[in-house]
Amino acid sequence: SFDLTCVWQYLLVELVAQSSRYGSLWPLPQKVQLSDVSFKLTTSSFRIVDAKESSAGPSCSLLQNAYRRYYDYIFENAKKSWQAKGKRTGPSELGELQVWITSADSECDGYPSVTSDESCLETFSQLVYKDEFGTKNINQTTISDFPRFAHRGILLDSSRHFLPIKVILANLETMAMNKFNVFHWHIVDDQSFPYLSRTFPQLSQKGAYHPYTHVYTPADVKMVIEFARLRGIRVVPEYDTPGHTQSWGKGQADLLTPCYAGSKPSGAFGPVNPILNTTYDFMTQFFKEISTVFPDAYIHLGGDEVDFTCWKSNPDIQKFMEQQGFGQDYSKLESFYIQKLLNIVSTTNKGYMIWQEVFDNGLKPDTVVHVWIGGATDEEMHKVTGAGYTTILSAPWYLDYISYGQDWQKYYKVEPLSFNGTEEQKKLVIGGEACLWGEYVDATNLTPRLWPRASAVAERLWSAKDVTDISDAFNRLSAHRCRMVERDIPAEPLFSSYCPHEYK
Ligand code: CP6
Repeated sequence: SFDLTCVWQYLLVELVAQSSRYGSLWPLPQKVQLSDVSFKLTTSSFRIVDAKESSAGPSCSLLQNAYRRYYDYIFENAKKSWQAKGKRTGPSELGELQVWITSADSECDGYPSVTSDESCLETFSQLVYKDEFGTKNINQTTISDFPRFAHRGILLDSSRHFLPIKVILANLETMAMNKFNVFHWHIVDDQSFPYLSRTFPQLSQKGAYHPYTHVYTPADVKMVIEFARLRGIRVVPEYDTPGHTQSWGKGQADLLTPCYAGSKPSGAFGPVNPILNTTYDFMTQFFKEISTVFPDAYIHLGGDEVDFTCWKSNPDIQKFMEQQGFGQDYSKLESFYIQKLLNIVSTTNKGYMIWQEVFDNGLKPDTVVHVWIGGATDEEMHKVTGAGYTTILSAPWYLDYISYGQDWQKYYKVEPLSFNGTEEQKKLVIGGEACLWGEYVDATNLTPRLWPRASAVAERLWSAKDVTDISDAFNRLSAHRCRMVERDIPAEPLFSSYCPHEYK
């Protein structure tokens, strides 16, 4: 594992009237001890370096990259080289931040996984503040930190609207500021198929909003994965079937079920056709490609909201139901399809996540279940973990819903383990995801709609269970939001306020 221990010689926290005693730290670390002893940081002396004892060396480009990024954040992109050295540090000046990697096998060239440890550079940068002369300072501080939940995700939907790469990368950058570590990429859906498949290029040729401008090429996908990797973020793609697949049908003949009006095909199509061998041949080839394009150990296979109307209308499907002894229970047909799909994906050595309906209809024991339906969420969490499944929670965190007022507080007050269950069951909840479905979201409004509302979810998933003080959270989150703005992220305000650096 990637065990990053920073040797913080001297750190600080801003103590301003009416602000949190924890300054602008977000999400709040597990343990923070503050002091009044402050040190200056100057562009010409301060540097971030590998500790002598560190098992990572200068060849670790992931770390070198992060040092540069955080140097620039700390000094607001001052036109100084982040590698500038030499100038001796004066009294009460902090010369360097030493980063000490303690694990023997560093993950510099590898991909993050669900067991990866987290970086502390973001926290260090959050402790730096400007004094009245504009000089950067940091107070001596002792922090020990780790996340409460291992899986802390954001779902973006690039099917309802195409999301330019630039927007996706800005979101990944902001995720890192908030210590999110999973980008759940709901990449295709009914409305469009922007993923350019090498094996089946006609899928995006016919299924994207535009075959050249509104597609993610292999190079685009690589860029997203590498940008995320450098920030400790996993990319979990979702290819949702058998429902939500209208766009797949445009470029792949016979994949979808023909719907009938009486005795004749109506010309409309329904979910993936589960009774044809060609369907499974296609899925085998398709997921073989996906498993090599995306390095993460997991693929999200969807399985939500399957409408049985079309299946019911089709005489060939009716006959198949009879042969299989499924009676009129079309959820059995859905399970039949999903079981075959899971077997196919298993052969690629990937794990899989699915939406909760698939659990409700029965599935393989090594599946991660994603709970999204509101209303009886605690009951569902109780059932899913009771059956022994690893679980991810999204039901309380549908950020595509908007309303007047400070809805971040509603997201903040969620306790993911509030359901009835044993210790064993609660351990199965590995985290959660904030979802931003794309029906009403594109490049013009994605960032301010998501941030800082998603930051509330970030703290719930990272910080200790008893970090629940709403007014302290308001103060820290307001400052954190201003920091995002200062870092060029157009995060929306929580309430009437102003920032030291306004967005330009
Ligand atoms: N798209 C897909 C969606 C939703 C889901 N899957 C969705 C359903 C209900 C609400 C919000 C989003 N738009 N593919 C459900 C997981 Cl309220």
